[in-house]
Amino acid sequence: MGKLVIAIVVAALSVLFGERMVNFRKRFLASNELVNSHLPNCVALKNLGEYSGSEDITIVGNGRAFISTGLEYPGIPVTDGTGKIFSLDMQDPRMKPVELRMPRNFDLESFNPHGISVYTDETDDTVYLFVVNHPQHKSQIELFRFVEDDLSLVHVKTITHELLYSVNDIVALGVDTFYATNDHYFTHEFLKGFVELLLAQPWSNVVYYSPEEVKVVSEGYYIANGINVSPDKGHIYVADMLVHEVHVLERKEDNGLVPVKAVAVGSLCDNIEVQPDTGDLWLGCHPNGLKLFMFDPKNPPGSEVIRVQNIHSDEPLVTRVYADDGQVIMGSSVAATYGGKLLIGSVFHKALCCDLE
Ligand SMILES: [Ca+2]
Ligand SMILES: [Ca+2]
Repeated sequence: MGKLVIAIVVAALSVLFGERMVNFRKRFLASNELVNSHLPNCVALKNLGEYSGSEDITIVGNGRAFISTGLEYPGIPVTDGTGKIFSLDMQDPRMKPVELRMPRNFDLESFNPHGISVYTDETDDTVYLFVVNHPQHKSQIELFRFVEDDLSLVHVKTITHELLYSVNDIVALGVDTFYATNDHYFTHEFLKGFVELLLAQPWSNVVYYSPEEVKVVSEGYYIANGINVSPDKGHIYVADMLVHEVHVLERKEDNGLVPVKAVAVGSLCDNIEVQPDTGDLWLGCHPNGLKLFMFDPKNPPGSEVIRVQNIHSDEPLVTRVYADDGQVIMGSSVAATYGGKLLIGSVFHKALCCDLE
């Protein structure tokens, strides 16, 4: 049965069972009221546009942050300009991101960067940047090598596969191995951006990729979004936006994933960053998904940063570190910390740098 037929059948059933609409509302609203809770000394990152977006940010060990900007995603307000990758040296007090020079042989016109992940090859300290790219709204992974001397990227290869059809985020585990989330089941823009949201079915999954083997390793998510790995590489974390949970999965020798538990985080969490020294999870979240997908500048979507400590213990500590009603920053999608500072990125708005204390 084709995907379209399945959609029509389920849509018809949904009409018959109206409570689905109630569930739908519940899922898209984490809380009815958002109380602002700001951090000290927040400033917008320089050089990024007011509306360029900074959907994903990751920071490597020496304090170098990578930022993906310019995402165009169905159903979300469009960002300014084309896709770019910025880098920010968090040890430099000027806190000024620099646009990375892109290789000449790379198609910049259609570059539409989404989730990112960095892998450092310890044998020679080469830094690889993995970028989810959606040229013409398709999904593929671009593998770049980062050249620190002249702040440029060298394009190593493009990875495509039929199982990588609606990729949101990735976590790299080797020079060409990674786990990736597919946030939707459909690839057609209308079905993905409208019908599927309305149906809210657990059709989203996690895929393992290596040149030798590609397989679905975990499924049953409503919208699998951010993905990351524990510092000891033993566990994978996946944010399921629509059920306001972060899933903990154990990695097996064959790279399969076994569910351990799901932790309630009280918001529609997007990307996940893991603090290397503590193992804490930092989540950029959407307190109100409806406001995000039905954008109204007079009633903008807010932002929330949530931290999860001791996630493997019996009592993980979930804390809301930052909250804003959208007057300062709309649609936060990622939060990453280094040296007492917190970077907050957003789907289509600015990026902030705040002091944690
Ligand atoms: Ca990421
Ligand atoms: Ca994401």
